[in-house]
Amino acid sequence: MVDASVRKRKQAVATQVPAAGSTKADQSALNKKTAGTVRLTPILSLLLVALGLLLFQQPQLAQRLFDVVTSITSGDAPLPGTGQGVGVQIEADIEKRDAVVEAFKHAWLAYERDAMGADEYHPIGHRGSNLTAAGGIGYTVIDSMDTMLIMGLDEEYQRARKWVENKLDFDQDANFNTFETTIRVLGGLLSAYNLTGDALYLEKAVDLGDRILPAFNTPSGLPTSMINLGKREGVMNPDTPDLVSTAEAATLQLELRYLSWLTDNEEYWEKAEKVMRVIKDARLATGLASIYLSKNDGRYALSAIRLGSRGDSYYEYLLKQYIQTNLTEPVYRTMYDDAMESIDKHLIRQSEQAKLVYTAELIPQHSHSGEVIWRLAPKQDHLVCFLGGSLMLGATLTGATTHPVSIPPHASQLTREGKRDWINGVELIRTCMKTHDTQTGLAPEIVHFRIPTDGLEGSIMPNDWYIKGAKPGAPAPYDARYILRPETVESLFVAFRLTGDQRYRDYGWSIFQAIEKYCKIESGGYASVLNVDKVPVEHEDKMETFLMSETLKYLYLLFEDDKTLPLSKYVFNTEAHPFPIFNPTIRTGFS
Ligand code: DMJ
Repeated sequence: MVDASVRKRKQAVATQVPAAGSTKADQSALNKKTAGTVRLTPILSLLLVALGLLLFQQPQLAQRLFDVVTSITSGDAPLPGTGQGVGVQIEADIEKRDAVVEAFKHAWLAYERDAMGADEYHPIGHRGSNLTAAGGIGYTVIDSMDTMLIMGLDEEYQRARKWVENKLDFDQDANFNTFETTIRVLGGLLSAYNLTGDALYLEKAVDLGDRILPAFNTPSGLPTSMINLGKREGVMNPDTPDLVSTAEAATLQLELRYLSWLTDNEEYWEKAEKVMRVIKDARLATGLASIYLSKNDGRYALSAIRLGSRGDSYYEYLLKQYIQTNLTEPVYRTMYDDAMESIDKHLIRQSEQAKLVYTAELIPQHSHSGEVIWRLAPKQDHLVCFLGGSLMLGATLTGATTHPVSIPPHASQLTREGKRDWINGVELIRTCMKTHDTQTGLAPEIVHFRIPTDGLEGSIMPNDWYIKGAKPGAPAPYDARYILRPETVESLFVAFRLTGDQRYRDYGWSIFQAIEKYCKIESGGYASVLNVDKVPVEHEDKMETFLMSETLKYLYLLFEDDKTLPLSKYVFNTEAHPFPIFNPTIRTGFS
């Protein structure tokens, strides 16, 4: 099992993060308390009685109101979502943690038996497949290795290492997705190197990194969507030959920067940084990011704005780049603060009845006069569920008046923005858990929230949310699937580490049990479920690699003690590969 002081090649920062720049104005605003005597006029009394009745009938609303009011008015009050814990030290829940290890073994051993070395696994057909006809590049093996190391599965790890040593070959004349190859394969190699110090992984990471670099040889410096690893040539997706997905372009930076730091090769750093500079220069008036950029001029293309697919990890990496560089690069904090302010203003909305907080999407449309207008769509991808934990983590780093904040943090330790993000984060996790209120207890790929103009009768759609495309009596829509995604358990892990609130472990355990009950294939492996709202379930014959790299790793860490991979020393890439936080020797060249 990896302990907190895993060996490091270069000494990473392992100390508390320094105080970030909060202002006196932040402090005094935070400490303001409501004062004065309330005079009860008859009208006010009536209002209070009515409010009392409402809260009596809806205790959940009362709790939420209490949480919000106390967190805003009292410097000492607990923040919402912090439960009873004060100064919590997180101990392992050994039984549940070990149950997650058994699940990992059930997945890995089946893959190893049926498909060792193949990029992808199909547990029902007992077979593997590769992403291209040229041959595999270790997608599943490399994505899973650090989870084995963290879980202490030494025998499994040694066999995987042998495969990397003897079989892995990136010299494949075929096109691979630049982003996926970076986050899964380069990310997996780098974290395996960090956890073991084994030079084999750094050598392979350098080989892969060098093959990826030509993707950045575009007029703007934004990377091509694909890369031919054998020819070392960037290739565009023929469906969108001029467009690059924003999340894909802006989710390579942790990996390339860490590789640069390990090798002292500045080229990786510069290519990654150039992308961020281009994106900063392209800023839209709203401060939000459209999901496509032009690879030629680096400007945003007219396209949707969302926290879901093609948008998600752009926002995730703004915060994580600031964390990775030990809070020493203010430009990433500025970009993150700007984005979070904009998300709160333009995208955070509440459902009609239960007031579930969600993130909406902005869809561009042309008016009759040809003008662009933005339609707000109440649609949220499961992918967005990373945001709850991310907002809470960001609140304790960019929205804090003291470092480190306590566990759980107190309202008095957060700025106005910090409290805003904390509350949004807690509420988003609550909403993501609500989307597990299905027949299986699993959440679908995409949900819609009810809005007054949706024209749906309450009797047809009685709940605040529904699966995108679902119609009573009709076949299940495509987005009713659960494909073993990690985002909600990722947020639960972060929220638990920041609060010690048992509710997050309880939520995680219920998700784990649902996966065990409905996704587990008896003969080995786990498969996606086609409709989360129907039992018995039908499976899709695919076990996504992120089950072993992310979902089971975050579940394991949720039940592990807090000495393993502490958030003060590690930052997780978007595929859950932990990298050390370090003090950079290269400074970012733009502000
Ligand atoms: C993972 O590959 C990464 O987390 C990525 O950023 C988006 N989604 C999948 C898992 O859902």
